[in-house]
Amino acid sequence: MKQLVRMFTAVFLVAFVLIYVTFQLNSTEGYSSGNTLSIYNWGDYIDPDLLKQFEQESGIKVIYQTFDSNEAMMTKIAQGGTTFDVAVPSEYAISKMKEENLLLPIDHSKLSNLKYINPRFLNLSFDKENQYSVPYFWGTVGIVYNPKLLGGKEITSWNDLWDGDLRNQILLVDGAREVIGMGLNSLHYSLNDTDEAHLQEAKNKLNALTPNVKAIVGDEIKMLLAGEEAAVGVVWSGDASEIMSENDELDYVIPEEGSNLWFDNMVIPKTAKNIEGAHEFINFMLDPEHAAQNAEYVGYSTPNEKALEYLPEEIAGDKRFYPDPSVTDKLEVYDNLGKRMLAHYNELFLEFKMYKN
Ligand code: SPD
Repeated sequence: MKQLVRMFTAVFLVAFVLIYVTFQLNSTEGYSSGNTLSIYNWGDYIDPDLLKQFEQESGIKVIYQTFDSNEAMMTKIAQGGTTFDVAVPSEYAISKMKEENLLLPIDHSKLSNLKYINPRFLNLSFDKENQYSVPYFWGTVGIVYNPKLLGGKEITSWNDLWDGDLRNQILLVDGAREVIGMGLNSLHYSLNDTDEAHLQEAKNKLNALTPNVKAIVGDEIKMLLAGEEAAVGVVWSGDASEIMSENDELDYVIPEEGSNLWFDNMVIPKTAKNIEGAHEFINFMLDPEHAAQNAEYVGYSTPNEKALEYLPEEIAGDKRFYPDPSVTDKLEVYDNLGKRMLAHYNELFLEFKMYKN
């Protein structure tokens, strides 16, 4: 009997030690393993100091992961097996995620800082009443170019990119909508065109651009252009602003044929486990000082009107990155073209990439 008691005590002690060690390993710097917030954002799209500050103020540990396209983000959330509490899709992706029931409604009563967002960025067609999404950053797609490397040549249009003098000088953002859109816009078609003949025409036109295309790249496009590895880049405006803060030889233009106006918003995916924490984080990012700090760090344009007061005039007053409605009204926002057509845009982009290599 004594032996049985001794054995039971030993088993109990071993189990206790194992549970204690597991608990200690799972809890980092005093955070309980249950009190975490999982954030899924674009790469290079937040000031890491803000994440640290949020952790300290809230006592919530942040688990942070990044993606590089709306398509990759949507696939990951749709396939399940993840527990993202906050994600940052663009407008057409928000519309698609709503359609596919992948989002949870946002409780505005928990967002005291929502009032700081410029009404110009609220109630947009992809999410009327902002039931599922809250503005994070906005911008355009355009051309960043280095006149010094182009012998003083100015670039004003998409069609300028087909100039034979630009051989191997162009870097393209790795985005299906952006690149196919550039082909469509260069032919004066809509960025949301679904006419097969127009799409094929755009692809053929893009194929003819390949001698000028040095590479199709992700976030490293900023380093390459700032380092003058290429003279021209097709980029999101925030990346252009970041590049130009590193190298003041460069300039940014929204092409005269037209371009894309985009909005990245914070959402709470269906996968969320910490809905309270998600609201707390979203409200934290809506705080004007935090929004300004974030905009200054990443280089993208904030929709937070009050935050503009905390930004230096050379940022907030730069009309290339904070264009007036008279300019943005002429641009196109991507529509949710539906599952099949979005997949078709991706296929066309892949074919273009294969043709290029
Ligand atoms: N490195 C951050 C990139 C964020 C770009 N979002 C733009 C989306 C346009 N559809």
